[in-house]
Amino acid sequence: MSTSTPSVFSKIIAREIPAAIVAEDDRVIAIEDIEPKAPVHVLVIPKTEEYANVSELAAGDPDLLAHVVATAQRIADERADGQFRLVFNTGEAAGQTVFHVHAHVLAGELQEGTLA
Ligand code: DGP
Repeated sequence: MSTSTPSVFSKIIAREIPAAIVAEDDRVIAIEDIEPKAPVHVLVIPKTEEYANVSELAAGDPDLLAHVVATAQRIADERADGQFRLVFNTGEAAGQTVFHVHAHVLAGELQEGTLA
């Protein structure tokens, strides 16, 4: 479960703080990462903040996880010939800083020493 409510991503979804929106539907929003680590670095974020990480999402709503992946593929189709890395940092020690599940869609050369 999410620990901080609302998360920074919920504030973006609610238009309380600005973001560069790449795609949106009733279940997800995709935005440009504020600290891009690659030429394409988009976050695909479920609108619900019920799930803190991808393991919780997979267990709780696998259809929504599949929709996150399909959205990532569509963005990569538009921007990177359909080829991309998909990263879900899971846990503080793994680099997760926002505990509202989100996928990093990365394409092109990554900044040295980073995964996302
Ligand atoms: P993670 O470390 O996996 O929890 O990734 C969180 C990402 O979210 C990180 O790459 C930076 C990004 N981020 C944090 N705050 C904001 C924000 O206010 N706007 C945008 N566009 N991205 C943000």
